[in-house]
Amino acid sequence: MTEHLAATVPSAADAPHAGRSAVVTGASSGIGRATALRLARTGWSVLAVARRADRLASLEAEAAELAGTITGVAADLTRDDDVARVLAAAQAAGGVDTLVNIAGGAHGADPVAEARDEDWEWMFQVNVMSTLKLTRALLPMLRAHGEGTVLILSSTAGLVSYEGGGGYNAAKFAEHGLTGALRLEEAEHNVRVVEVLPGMVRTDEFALVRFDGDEATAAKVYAGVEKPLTADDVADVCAYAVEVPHHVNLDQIVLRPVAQAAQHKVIRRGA
Ligand code: 8X3
Repeated sequence: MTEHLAATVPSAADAPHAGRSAVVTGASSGIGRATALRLARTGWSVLAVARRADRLASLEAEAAELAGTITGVAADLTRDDDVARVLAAAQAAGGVDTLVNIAGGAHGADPVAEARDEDWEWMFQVNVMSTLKLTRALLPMLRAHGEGTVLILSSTAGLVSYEGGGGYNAAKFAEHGLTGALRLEEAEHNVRVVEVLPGMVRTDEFALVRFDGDEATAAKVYAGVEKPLTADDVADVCAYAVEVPHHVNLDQIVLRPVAQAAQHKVIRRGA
């Protein structure tokens, strides 16, 4: 358990956002998991969505000490029937006012000249199509609430391309584009649309998934970087963005570790 998530006996002061409710995706690990817990700490009711049901069970158990609640919904958001089940769970819970799209990821770091179709297709499915499908499904509920929020976690990879980033860049640029259009379209429905764009975040799985379980290659991503961002750092920012008064729309929040002044400038010591 980290300093951000230290368990306390819930009290009214711990629950300033009791009554708020969110669907959080990517909740089995990393930023999604940390965000679900962070919101539950301040009293939110969270529907935590991920493919791995066993991970969701442990997340629910961890939330037992917190002011809010976490209920797991096992779903693969690339599948329409699973998306419909998430919507049904949100309806059964009495509706949600916020959707936090965290699910996503990278596969491979090949140059475009050697790109593998299956990597690119996977990245478009998990970063773009999943975000589209769930957001589209929940928008009527978010509009009906009157003060809805959609948060989309994209990446600095959606702003600046880098060598070997082609497929991930293309998917995150697409997610960034979707987010901009959505903000313009939903303003008249009083649904705010927030984009959070992190740079280097050290999580248990991001680099491992990218490099197909190759631990040595994954470790090189962070080699010599004193303090990459953590999942809890990003979760705190996401929570802030959805907890500020609803008329405040933080359009785009770019966050990086100090050591990553730009995509191409990373301070590595002793590496
Ligand atoms: C992750 C940021 O720099 O690995 O979304 O592309 S980066």
